[in-house]
Amino acid sequence: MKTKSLLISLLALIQTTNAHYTFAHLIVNDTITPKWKYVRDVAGDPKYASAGEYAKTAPFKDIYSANMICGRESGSGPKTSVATVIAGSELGFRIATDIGGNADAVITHEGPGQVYMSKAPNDDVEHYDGKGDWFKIAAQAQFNDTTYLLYGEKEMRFLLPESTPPGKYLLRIEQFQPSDQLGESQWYVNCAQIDVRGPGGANPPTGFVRFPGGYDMFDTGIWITQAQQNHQKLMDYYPPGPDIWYG
Ligand SMILES: *[C@@H]1O[C@H](CO)[C@@H](O)[C@H](O)[C@H]1NC(C)=O
Ligand SMILES: *[C@@H]1O[C@H](CO)[C@@H](O)[C@H](O)[C@H]1NC(C)=O
Ligand SMILES: [Cu+2]
Repeated sequence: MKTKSLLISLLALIQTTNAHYTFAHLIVNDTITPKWKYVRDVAGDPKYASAGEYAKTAPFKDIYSANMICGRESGSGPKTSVATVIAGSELGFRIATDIGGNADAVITHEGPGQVYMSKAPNDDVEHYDGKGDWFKIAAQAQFNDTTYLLYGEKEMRFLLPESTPPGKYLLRIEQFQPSDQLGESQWYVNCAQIDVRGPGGANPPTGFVRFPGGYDMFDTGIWITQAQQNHQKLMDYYPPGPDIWYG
């Protein structure tokens, strides 16, 4: 959204109450865990300070900012619990529908969702700044030439590879709306803290990136064609980042 003044921004924000969101709920053992229990809480966008809790849902556009790591997060790790998860099980992230008071909120920003993991040094995930290596475990992009898979959904579910080495990790979701205007993609990023239990595997994770910096604003998965912006030829779309590691 392009805005000319703070007033217009605020009006736009209020008019689009179901348009923006945070992935505040981790899904484990088929249970939607409480908001911000295992997902690191974020700060509101200062531009929308008067919007209270809803300011947390505002996206960011600068893929070279530190927000790329875990959203507008700064130091909430120690206040966040660590979820014990079993390698090989299904996990998920779900948007908080009570922020802004809209229980019907769904993913309305048309684009892919991807999930990455990064192992915390010394297993100290509460204090891990996320500046290490990340590998991708899931991506959900287009459904067909005109629609993205996550559009209209409230959550993204995915498999935690069975051979993930045990230990504590940040689990990061990014869902974003690519744009045909350079630098205008909109990003929703959040991180959960997890403790992976399981046997681990012979094949260690591969295909690492770092955030920010791992993505390039000219990537054709971020800066899309005009046709794709108009919801055509989405089957040619390929999201940014390394290949998925399936374990
Ligand atoms: C999920 O289930 C496993 C196995 O029963 C358990 O150890 C773990 O604590 C559960 N995780 C959460 C977050 O409830
Ligand atoms: C893509 O799928 C959506 C949802 O099922 C449908 O409405 C749309 O017509 C489909 N588009 C094409 C090109 O098949
Ligand atoms: Cu928006």
